[in-house]
Amino acid sequence: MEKTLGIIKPDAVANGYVGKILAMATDEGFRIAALRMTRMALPTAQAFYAIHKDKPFYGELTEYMSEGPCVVVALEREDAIAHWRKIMGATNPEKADPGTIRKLYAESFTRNAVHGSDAPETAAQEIPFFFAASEVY
Ligand code: 3AN
Repeated sequence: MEKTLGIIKPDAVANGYVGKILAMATDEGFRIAALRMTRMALPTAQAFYAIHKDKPFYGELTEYMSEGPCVVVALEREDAIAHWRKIMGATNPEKADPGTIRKLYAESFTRNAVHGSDAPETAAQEIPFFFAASEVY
């Protein structure tokens, strides 16, 4: 079993897609191991996306991620990291496969509805970024 960190981003929360996205996760066999709604302050979003700090989209990305509440989840399943990224779809929703979360619910390349850890080392940093060990069930 593997865990990944998922985020339902501010656009998807504001557009009312929390329930639909969580249902897609559980229908795909994910167990919700931790869950919280939180609005990141700008410095928190900047810290979460520190790996992108030299990219041209960093300012836009961190302002967007702090504009309203997100729903953060730790999702558990066999092959959770790769499978969650598969059902998220490509980063650019225009290139995302039909039926993926981003194809269905993303607004744009930056405002792309969901996040998922991209590797085991990333998940191991991202889950504790949001959840104390005692909050992961
Ligand atoms: P993913 O979320 O698919 O793992 P990353 O980690 O490369 O993609 O990028 C993190 C976030 O930064 C994306 N989810 C998206 O919101 C934003 N982003 C990435 N690349 C671009 C880009 N070229 N233009 C605008 N926003 C971008």
